Amino acid sequence: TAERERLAQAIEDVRAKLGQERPPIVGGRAIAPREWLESRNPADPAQVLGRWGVATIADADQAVAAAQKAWPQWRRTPVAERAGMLDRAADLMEARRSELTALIILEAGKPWPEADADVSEAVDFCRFYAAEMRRIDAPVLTQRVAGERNTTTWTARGVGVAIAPWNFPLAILTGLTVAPLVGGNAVIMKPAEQTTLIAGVCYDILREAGVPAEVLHFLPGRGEEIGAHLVAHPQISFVAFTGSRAVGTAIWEAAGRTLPGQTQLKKVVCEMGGKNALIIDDDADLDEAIPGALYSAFGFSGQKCSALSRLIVLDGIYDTFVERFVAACGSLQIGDPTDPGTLVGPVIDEEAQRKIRGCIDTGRGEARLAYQGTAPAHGWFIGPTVFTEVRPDHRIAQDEVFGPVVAILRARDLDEAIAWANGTDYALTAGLFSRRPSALRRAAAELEAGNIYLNRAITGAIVERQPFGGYRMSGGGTKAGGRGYLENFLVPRLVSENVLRRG
Ligand code: TXE
Repeated sequence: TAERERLAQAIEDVRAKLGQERPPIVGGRAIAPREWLESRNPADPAQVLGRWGVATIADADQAVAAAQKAWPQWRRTPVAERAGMLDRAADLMEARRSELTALIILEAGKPWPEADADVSEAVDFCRFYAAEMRRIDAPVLTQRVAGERNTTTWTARGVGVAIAPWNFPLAILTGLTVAPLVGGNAVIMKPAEQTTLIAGVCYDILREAGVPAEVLHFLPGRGEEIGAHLVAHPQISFVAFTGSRAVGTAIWEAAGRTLPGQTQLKKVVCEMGGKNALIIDDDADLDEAIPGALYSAFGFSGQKCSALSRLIVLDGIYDTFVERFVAACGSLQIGDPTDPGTLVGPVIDEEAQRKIRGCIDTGRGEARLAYQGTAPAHGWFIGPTVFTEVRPDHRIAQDEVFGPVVAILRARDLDEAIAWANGTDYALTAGLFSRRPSALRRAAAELEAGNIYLNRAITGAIVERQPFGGYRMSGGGTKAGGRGYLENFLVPRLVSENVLRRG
């Protein structure tokens, strides 16, 4: 109850500050933009939360030039200092947890528990990458041969851009920014258009934690304008991207071209969508599987790259499962995300609502609409939707919907279920509910996914404990929040010294 009251107060405080402005910031100085866009509350689009200034290509060029000048000095700053800044940022985020959570609820429409988890993940990213940087800073003895000493040290790549999605408006932006930053790189933050206000607070916190103005620039703007411009910029040496497959693949290609004036190959880290499957074995414990599946499919209205969107149910239990799952859908709390009991809030914006409705229409033409929840008419809501008798080649079983829509397929046996689960271009998350150890072993060995969940809800990252990332068209196979992630933004240098010389 105390926490509820704190949150209610924080929401009031954020509402009291409505109408604030977030301009682009280059080198610590706010830029007067030529154009302002509004940030709106998805649960109540009439409510304008604030305005943000659209950065231009000239602003982006200025940021790259400033960052290029500053990063060699930043690289020389001792790791202890850089990592200390991340720890301070984590402390500041903790101290402002209620405010950050309230802003995520209002700007992204994310229900409370998940908005709070977004803050926790951001805090964890800061602490983990700080610790990782300290760990890899000690030169590693690669090999010792008589008379020879070989050590590896890591150094920064240069200036890069962090391009983030709106669905983890604090956590992912923080992770994409602080990982390269702590390694001694300069970073240009390009937040998602829909969640610029929360991104602005993230920038403020990093600056307050001590990150110098010249190595961190805040450029809210249109992805296809400054996002694309920064990716193609010859003086950008890495791109840290999380978002859709269409944009990720375009970035991959654009960053692969070398331009006049370019002095190094760009490193690209791309994390993209999923079409995640959960298999229900015919001996599964449905008391566990149903709540797990409901949460995985409909939490935050399915707007998570990790969200469950295909339920592959074995024939022997299919009818029972569908009956119980559909009945359970009736108990989902849909509506205002400021209400702590809400699981299904709004979707992010009108365009998303239109796109998801289009997917539902396609599904209606292919399969059986078994459930459609009623959603508030005001605001960008979509009622939870369930299709049954879906075939693996249906569009509804192949395309990422990114909404509260789940497709249920009937599989003959585990072989077929695993083949269907793997029958997509994506490879992000997957799972199995079963009582059979042999089935669990097979799932662990054969499911094509970066993160696999056995007898538990499909969910996203837990920094350090369950590092997260997919492969195939879901991403490059790197694990955010895991060992080795920082190496994406660093260059290893091997020093080999003859230690027998005298004089
Ligand atoms: O993505 P978009 P969204 C995925 C999730 C879903 C998507 C949702 O599965 O597919 O992210 O995020 C900028 N050049 N994941 O809708 O539209 C744009 O301005 C350069 C995967 O935000 O791709 C925004 O800042 N940049 C995941 C960013 O790209 C461009 C975890 C993302 O926008 C651009 C979370 C361009 N041409 C979400 N066009 C995982 N796998 O970990 C747009 N942008």
